[in-house]
Amino acid sequence: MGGFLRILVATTLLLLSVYSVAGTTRSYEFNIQLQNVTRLCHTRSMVTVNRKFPGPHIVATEGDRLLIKVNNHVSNNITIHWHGIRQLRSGWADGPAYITQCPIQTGQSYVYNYTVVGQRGTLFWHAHISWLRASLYGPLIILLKLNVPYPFSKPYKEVPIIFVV
Ligand SMILES: [Cu+2]
Repeated sequence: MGGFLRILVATTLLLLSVYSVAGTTRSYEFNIQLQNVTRLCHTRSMVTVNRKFPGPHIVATEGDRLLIKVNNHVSNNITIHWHGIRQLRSGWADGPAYITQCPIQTGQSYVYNYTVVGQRGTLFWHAHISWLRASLYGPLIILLKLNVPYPFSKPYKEVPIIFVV
């Protein structure tokens, strides 16, 4: 019985360690659609993700797999690039139009599928076709794994800030 218990404990620990390394899968849906946006008293129709400007936050933990389904509801062709993400064996998810993929045409969808490996911090995503990057962007936040400390004292609060030049 003691031997059986020991094997059971060892198996459980092994499974736990495998799961903690594997991370989880996080799914997002990006609907590319026109939206009226007002800035400094001017309103204009812009191409947005989910009618938000800047676009939605993507939040993942290091080791997570991201599935981001992009549905194109505008007349422009679209691709999205995950700026700064190392695409390890997932180059087709990088996003530059005509380089790693054909653009997502009107009425079409594409699922970006990649795993965040060996990086953490705040990056951003943006359109990677023509001038659409001017309005299509948002933060991509990679959190530390559970029980991994910050390389500095723990922040009191975190606020994503995007500078557009
Ligand atoms: Cu970029």
